[in-house]
Amino acid sequence: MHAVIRRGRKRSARAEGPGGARAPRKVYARPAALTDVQTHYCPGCGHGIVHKVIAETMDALHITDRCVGIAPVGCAVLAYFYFACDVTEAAHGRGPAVATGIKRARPDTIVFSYQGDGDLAAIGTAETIHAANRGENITVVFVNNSVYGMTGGQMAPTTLPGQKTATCPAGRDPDDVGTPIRMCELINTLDRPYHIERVALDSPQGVRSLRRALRAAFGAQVEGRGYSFVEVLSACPTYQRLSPARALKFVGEKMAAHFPVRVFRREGKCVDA
Ligand SMILES: Cc1ncc(C[n+]2csc(CCOP(=O)(O)OP(=O)(O)O)c2C)c(N)n1
Ligand code: SF4
Ligand SMILES: [Mg+2]
Repeated sequence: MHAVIRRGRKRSARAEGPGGARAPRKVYARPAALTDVQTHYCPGCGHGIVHKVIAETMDALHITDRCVGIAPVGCAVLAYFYFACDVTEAAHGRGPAVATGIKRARPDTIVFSYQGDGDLAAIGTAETIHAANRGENITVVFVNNSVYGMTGGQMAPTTLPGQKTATCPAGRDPDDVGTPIRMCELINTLDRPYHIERVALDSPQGVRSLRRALRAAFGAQVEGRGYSFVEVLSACPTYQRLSPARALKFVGEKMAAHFPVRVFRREGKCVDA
């Protein structure tokens, strides 16, 4: 699958085919590491974009044949249909433990755990922290959309103060349930992680930042450097209760105000804010 654009008025000799017909210029190609299966995500959902950029990263690093993904319990539960690499499923929150087992048994594989905020920052907090603390040579992709998407938009550990969800219809009250957990900052207190970064998927620049972050994270694993963690602030228009366009704004303005977008750890060293 690819998109084409027609160039401007000026025709170059090279752009012309037989009989003077202009040849289309390819501007987008579907990554080879994505299957042709249509995803089930809602319009404007961030998961599909994250999948695409992961697939581009696999293509760029030529690792698809040895990649193993761990699909989450959450809206991305069917990720195994969408990636053209091996993908297995982990019980809710247990992705880093499963990734650890696969990587230790088969060090030649490139293993990534793909997890939502309910998955990674609630039920899976222990697995998350301990895999990072051990410095496992795995990559964790954390899609923070501020809610439990799959189960109907309940409050997550990352729901913003005042944000309305199915289980806090009047808005999250920090005095009652605490403030949203900043996972990058928490993991950055540990000695072993090699790369930690947060990006916001709110714009084309955000997509480019995600591409750079994933290149660094997967690249670190290819080189055997150790644990990498990429948090992606992401739109869930359905349960952020916004139009797709407003959900992007919510990600770039409201979420990024609470979850600073930056590199926390590069090549094993803490990066100043
Ligand atoms: C052990 C266990 N507890 C609870 C659930 C129910 N459950 C399924 S998905 C989910 C939350 C998913 O939210 P998140 O991880 O943020 O992913 P999203 O759908 O937002 O991408 C929960 C609580 C489950 N499947 N298994
Ligand atoms: S509910 Fe939210 S996270 Fe789930 S597919 Fe829809 S937009 Fe995406
Ligand atoms: Mg979520």
